[in-house]
Amino acid sequence: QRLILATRNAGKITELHAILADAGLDLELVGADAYPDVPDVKETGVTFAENALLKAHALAQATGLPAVADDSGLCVDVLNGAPGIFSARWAGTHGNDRANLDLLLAQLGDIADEHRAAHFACAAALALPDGTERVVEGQMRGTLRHTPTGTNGFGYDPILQPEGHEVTCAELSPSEKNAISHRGKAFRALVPVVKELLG
Ligand code: ITT
Repeated sequence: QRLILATRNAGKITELHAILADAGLDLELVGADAYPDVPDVKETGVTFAENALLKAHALAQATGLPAVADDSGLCVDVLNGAPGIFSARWAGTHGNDRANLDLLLAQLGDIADEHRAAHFACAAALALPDGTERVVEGQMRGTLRHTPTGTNGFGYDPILQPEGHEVTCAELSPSEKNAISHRGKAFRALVPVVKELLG
C-alpha cells in the first residue's frame, strides 16, 4: 500500500520518513514530487488544520491514493502567534528560510529573553480518496535566540531553543529533534489512525 506525503518541502520529507518508520508504519511512502502534474493547492485556510486537510485532499483526489499532509509554522507569543500559517512566506518569497528567519529576528529586535517565548505547531492530516479525513496537532514550545546557531533541520530551527534544552533545534540531531518536535508529536498521533483506516 502506497501513502503519499503531500509536501514538497525536503526538510519535512526527511523528518516524516524517520518519524513514520520509527512509529512502525509499514507503507510505501512517496513524496508529492512523484506527482508533478498535481498542481500545488492554494492554502486558503486560516488554521494549520484547514491547510493540512486542503493539501491532503488535493493529492488524494488527484491520485486516488491515501495522502498525509503537514501544515506547520512558528508562532511567536509577543507577535500574537505570527508568523503562524504564514511562516513559509514571512519575508515574501515562499520557502526562503534564511530571509524569513532574518526578518523575524529583525522584528523582535533586542526584546529580552523572557519575552521571546514561541512554539512550533504542526497539523498532520490524512485524507482518503473517498473523502474520509482525520487531523491531529502537535506543538513544541521554546525561546527564540537573538542569533541563529546550528546547521541541522530547516526553516526557523537555528533560532528556536526548545524548552528544557540549552541548544537550538538546528543543533539537535535529527532523531533528538523528532523525539520532541511538533511534527513528531502530530505524526506519532496520526499513525494509529492511518493503521486503523488503511489496515
Ligand atoms: P508544503 O506546503 O509543500 O508542505 P511548505 O514549506 O510550504 O511545504 P508550510 O506551508 O507548512 O509548508 O510552511 C511551513 C513553514 O514553517 C516552513 O517553511 C518553515 O519555515 C516553518 N517550519 C515548520 N516546521 C518547522 C520546523 O520543524 N523547523 C523549522 N521551521 C519549521
